[in-house]
Amino acid sequence: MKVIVIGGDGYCGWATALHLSNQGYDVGILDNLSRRYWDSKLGVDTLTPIAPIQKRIKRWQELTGKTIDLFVGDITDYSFLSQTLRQFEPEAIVHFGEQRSAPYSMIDREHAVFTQVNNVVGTLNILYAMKEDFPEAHLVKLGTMGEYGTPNIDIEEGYITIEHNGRKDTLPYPKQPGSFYHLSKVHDSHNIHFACKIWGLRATDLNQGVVYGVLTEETGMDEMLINRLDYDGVFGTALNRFCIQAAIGHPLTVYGKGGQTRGFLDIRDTVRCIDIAIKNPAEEGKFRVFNQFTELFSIKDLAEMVQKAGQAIGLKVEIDNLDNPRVELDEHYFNAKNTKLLDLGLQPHYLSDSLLDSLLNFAEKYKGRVDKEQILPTVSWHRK
Ligand code: NAD
Ligand code: USQ
Repeated sequence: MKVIVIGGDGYCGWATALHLSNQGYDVGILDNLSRRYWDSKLGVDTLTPIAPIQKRIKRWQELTGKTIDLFVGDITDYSFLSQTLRQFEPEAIVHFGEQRSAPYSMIDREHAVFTQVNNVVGTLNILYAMKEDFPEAHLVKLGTMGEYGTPNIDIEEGYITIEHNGRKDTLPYPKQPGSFYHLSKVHDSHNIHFACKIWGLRATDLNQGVVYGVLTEETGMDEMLINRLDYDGVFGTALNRFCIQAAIGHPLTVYGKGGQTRGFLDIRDTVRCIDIAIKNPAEEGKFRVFNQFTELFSIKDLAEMVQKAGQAIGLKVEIDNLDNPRVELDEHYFNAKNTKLLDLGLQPHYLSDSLLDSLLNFAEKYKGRVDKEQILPTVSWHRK
């Protein structure tokens, strides 16, 4: 089966492309390599030294004999996108190719506009290319748990059944996202839902939680296949950041009280969720939504877990409660469903002492590459 991985040079996309290739899919990567450029413009770098995409793919072929096609270009360029899809002829389109940092989208007007144009136009172009040439293909789109915000009721998987004035309907779950980035995902969801309805396309929106970890079976095979691991205040995410902070002796940066609760998952489960979604495609005309996370944690609890795991290997780990640069509730109810992927066979890797231990050791190995100036958050949500 032919699968194109859009955003296949990124953190989730690279690990997924290799996993799918290893599973026997015929894989192509489409990426405009913009993430490497945004990093260099911000003056930040991944903890890990990632090789150029061409070298990564060549090494994969040397090690496994499997080839991955590469298409370097931008999905907001419709003619490039449609020509690439015609050349590759995908049966499934996995779409990771967006600007995915909430702080990046909140830097200023320019970054907010860029994020929404890049994400919304890119996804809309994919929908049109599918309608024109591949109406039977299955779109597997990365959404985010952050589309829902933190409502004071249980979060369902995409839809909620409501009774109102004696009538009943199943409707899209209300969305209350917390950044212009998270909003771009909501706009995408609406566009995909509409395209499925009017053109009969099939799509799965994977509302993914925060991903942690770095090694998968495939990226761990060779240094040249190493995945990116972001730790800076713009692209770094909570648990990965905390492990790297612990390794370099920086106090863990909990924003506000740390009662913010989010869904989390191991990157080894990200790649398997994508495989599961591809193997069980949505029906024609159906916009399906899965919540893709395996456990819920508060930020405070995560920081304490990293502190404990760090102390166990001799690190002195302090926790700092910084003024929250974001506008969000830092104490709230949060209970989200996540049974659909489990029902399709996902066997989660739960967060364990051994994973924290291996992530801390990994961070220690590359800590010489850390720029301490990049740890503290620099982007504020506030009006000032
Ligand atoms: P990433 O920044 O590491 O990778 C994204 C990739 O997409 C990059 O290689 C980038 O060059 C490419 N890209 C961006 N815009 C593009 C465009 N217009 N044309 C072609 N390529 C483009 O991000 P990631 O962490 O791998 O996230 C991948 C997806 O998963 C995103 O959509 C993100 O919203 C979603 N997600 C990520 C997380 C997480 O914790 N990392 C959690 C939930 C959801
Ligand atoms: N946080 C801290 N300290 C830090 C970093 C983050 O307290 O050093 C807090 C944030 O304030 C927030 C929570 O941790 O409340 C999560 O922040 P994050 O930076 O780990 O994740 P987020 O901005 O939500 O974005 C990440 C990915 C994004 C994805 C999202 C999934 O970058 O692409 O969509 O996780 S979710 O959070 O479920 O929406």
